[in-house]
Amino acid sequence: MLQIWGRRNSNNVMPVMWTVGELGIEFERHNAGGSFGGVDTPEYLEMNPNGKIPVINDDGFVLFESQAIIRYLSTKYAKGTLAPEDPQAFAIADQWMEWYKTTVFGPFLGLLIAVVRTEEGKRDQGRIFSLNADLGGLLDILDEQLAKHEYVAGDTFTMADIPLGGAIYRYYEMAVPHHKRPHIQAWQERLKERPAFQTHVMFPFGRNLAEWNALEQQDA
Ligand SMILES: N[C@@H](CCC(=O)N[C@@H](CS)C(=O)NCC(=O)O)C(=O)O
Repeated sequence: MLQIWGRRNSNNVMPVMWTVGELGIEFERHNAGGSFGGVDTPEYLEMNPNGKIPVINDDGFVLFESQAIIRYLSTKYAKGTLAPEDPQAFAIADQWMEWYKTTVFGPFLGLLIAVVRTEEGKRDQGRIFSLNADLGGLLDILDEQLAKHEYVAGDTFTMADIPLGGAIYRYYEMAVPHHKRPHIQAWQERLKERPAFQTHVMFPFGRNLAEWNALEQQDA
């Protein structure tokens, strides 16, 4: 059975879990990282020398890097749906996944750390404003794409929707003045109808550091 290591509140574990939920395959998830630790043992470092989450073991095949895991699982278990069969359609889905990881993830994670994972008295409002403005510009690009298509890589739901969809859900749950975009909002509403999104993305992750830490451990 597929084994997954990582605390579920991690921004990199969440899209892997959502993928697994979409696939409907059996899995076991082992809490690791953050307050659970366990990522610096020789056994763990053998699986991922970076000591990071997530890692999977699929019947003896070990893989780290969340995006690689999502592409692998989609190609193995959902070719023609999550992983488009046509090479160019696959490349477009991959392109948006890369755009997310190389361009959106930085300001998104920066904002989450600055808002949710920083004690209220210590928050840097200038930094929050600037990261939020950076995200606003990126949301314009995504909104333009979603004006043309119902989903990120075209007219059907693919792996391209997963990392972006989860991060943008979290963005709209954070206590910041949100940049709303009509096509992004409509896409998010479509995602919220998916049972795997409801289970693996739509859970509370906390509005401040104390809540973040408490909710992380509640999942133990
Ligand atoms: N590029 C890697 C990044 C992995 C990563 O940085 N994971 C973070 C959690 S989101 C981590 O392991 N942090 C240390 C910890 O949680 O103990 C991926 O996408 O899988």
